[in-house]
Amino acid sequence: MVKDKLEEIRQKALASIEEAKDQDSLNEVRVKVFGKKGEFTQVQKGMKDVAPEDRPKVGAMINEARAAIEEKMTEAREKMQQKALEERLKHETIDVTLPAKKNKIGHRHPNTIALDEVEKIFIGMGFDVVEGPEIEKDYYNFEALNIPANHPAKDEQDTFYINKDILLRTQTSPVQVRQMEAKKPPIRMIAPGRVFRADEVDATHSPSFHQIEGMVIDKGITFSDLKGTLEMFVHKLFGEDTKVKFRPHHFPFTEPSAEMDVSCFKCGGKGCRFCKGEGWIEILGCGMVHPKVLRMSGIDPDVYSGFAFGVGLERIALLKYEIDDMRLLYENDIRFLSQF
Ligand code: 2U9
Repeated sequence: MVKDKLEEIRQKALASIEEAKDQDSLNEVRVKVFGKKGEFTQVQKGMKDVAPEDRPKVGAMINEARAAIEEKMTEAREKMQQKALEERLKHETIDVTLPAKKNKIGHRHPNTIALDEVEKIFIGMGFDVVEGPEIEKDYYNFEALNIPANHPAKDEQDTFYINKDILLRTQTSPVQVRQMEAKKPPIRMIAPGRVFRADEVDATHSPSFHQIEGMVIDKGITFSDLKGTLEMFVHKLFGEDTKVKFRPHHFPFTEPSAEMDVSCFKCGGKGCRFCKGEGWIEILGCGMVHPKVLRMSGIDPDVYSGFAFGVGLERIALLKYEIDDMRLLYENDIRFLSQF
């Protein structure tokens, strides 16, 4: 009796599974057969009325029928899933010829590009690149550079004081002083880095900007070495046709001192809007290191001599990339920065 009932349930269930069109109908079959009030469940419940000696046999029959139905159901579900996937893939074709989405990658700042270029030129001439602290002792920033207390140059280079002896450096010259103290000549170095001054922000000033200073100290260094080195530098930076011109100047740390102009690389020196009709562009300050400066740092000026120079990094970047306002360099606007 149970056997017939089971066979009937099995046949009906298998037929319904066969007919099921989707996973919902398959679920309906499951509920109808194995649910709380399902046909199969009813038979299982009837086990209690089966004579104890027949229970193992009937139990085995029930298990066998359940396994057969479940296997068919799993098979049907897998087939449906496979079909659904194939259907989806048919519509979800990928066009491999479409252009890829561009990843925006970072960009070197114009200051960094200009600094890399300047460093490369000086490294090529045998210079070391040396860095030092941005927070300095008054001694290294002023005193050791022949700018004693109450010197007017201290007013021009007003800065931010942490206390009366410690300040934010106004120039990278302290790096060279420290190098002179630490090392015997020959010294051939550039000192790039951030410097600070109590300046108002405008198109050409900022309370924080960058300098590249350089220094050569050895026996027999003359103004000719200074001229040759700086001429070579601007030839590499602005082009081989660039001419240089030195105008006398004054710095407390160099004697004699000069400012160097380069012929306008836009008009070749004829005069244009870029050089304000001058034909020349002021580019850097320089001079022979003052004997007092050498002596203070333990170098005998009767044995050694040297030259030094200083240039604003922003000034080079503004000139090279024809930017007319320094503030653009600090705004970090990616639309501006990505042009260089
Ligand atoms: C030592 C001795 C001498 C560094 C020098 C200049 C001339 C100079 C300015 C350029 C533009 C500063 O950024 S700026 O405003 N610098 O004109 N700097 S000679 O001379 C030194 C440095 C260190 C021990």
